[in-house]
Amino acid sequence: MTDLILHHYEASPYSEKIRTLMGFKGLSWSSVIVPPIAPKADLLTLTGGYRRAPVLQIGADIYCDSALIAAELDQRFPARALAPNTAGTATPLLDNWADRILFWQVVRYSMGLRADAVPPALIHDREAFWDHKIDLDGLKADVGYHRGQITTGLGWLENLLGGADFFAGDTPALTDLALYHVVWFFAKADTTASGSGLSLFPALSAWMARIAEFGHGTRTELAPAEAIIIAVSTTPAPLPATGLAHPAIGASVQVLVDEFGTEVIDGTLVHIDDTRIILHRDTPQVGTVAVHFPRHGYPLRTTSIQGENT
Ligand SMILES: N[C@@H](CCC(=O)N[C@@H](CS)C(=O)NCC(=O)O)C(=O)O
Repeated sequence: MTDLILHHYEASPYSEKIRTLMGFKGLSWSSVIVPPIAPKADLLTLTGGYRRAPVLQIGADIYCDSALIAAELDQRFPARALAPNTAGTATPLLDNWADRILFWQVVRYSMGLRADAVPPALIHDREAFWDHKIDLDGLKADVGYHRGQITTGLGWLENLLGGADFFAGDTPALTDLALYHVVWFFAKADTTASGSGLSLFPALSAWMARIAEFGHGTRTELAPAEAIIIAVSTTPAPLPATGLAHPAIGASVQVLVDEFGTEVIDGTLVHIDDTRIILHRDTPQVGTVAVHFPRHGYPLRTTSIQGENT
């Protein structure tokens, strides 16, 4: 039995994506609650600087980013697999739209709606993390605009889904979860006396209900300190058998996050392939951990080795 530890927080939409995947696969997992704002000392001890939710820990292996976590869970638990990205599959384009466009429309909308109630500590934290000022008055004034952007997108999804159960057919794909958590975020924010704006979209509403039925699997709470003890007392799993012969293997490198934010994660590059980067990090607090990142969206800074980043 693999011990799955999910570092997450309740309101985090990306965490909801993985909690729902746990439910789809019928998995048992330990839940470590991460604070939604910095400092996040326990999480950073494990990741070396990556601060987002969710993060999956399996022993001394730390998986950053929900797309990579989903791929890892699918590989380890293939009995109920997500629909694969076979030839002719366009759904990864939708994942990208959900992450890079729709998610941010909902963030802006939700912040604008709650402009008078957003805790100042959250604003200060996100301003520092996103490295720009948040114009709450502007977001408040643009609430109608952002809601219209979102409902236009939901209309596209409604048409695309048509009468199908899921976006790739009979079986859910990663896309279904990537869209689900953003629509979940919207539906939670967009509540009026007459219900959520989601009710304008019957196919999408039925699809949301179908996915919500997966539940979250079997969750047991775990203290952050316990998760660190587990990392200390285990060693990273063997590396994948096939990797690229990259000139920076064995050297000190940095992984960045190109989406937004200011994280820089230092470590020794031990594996790289078309989909994943693995760093080993040694620290007095946790010993050796392997920190895994997707290739897509995570620049690898190796300038001192080969003169350019990859
Ligand atoms: N690309 C990442 C995005 C994760 C992300 O941005 N998570 C949000 C919460 S839903 C976050 O961590 N925000 C900053 C914070 O909570 O400190 C993924 O797919 O996991």
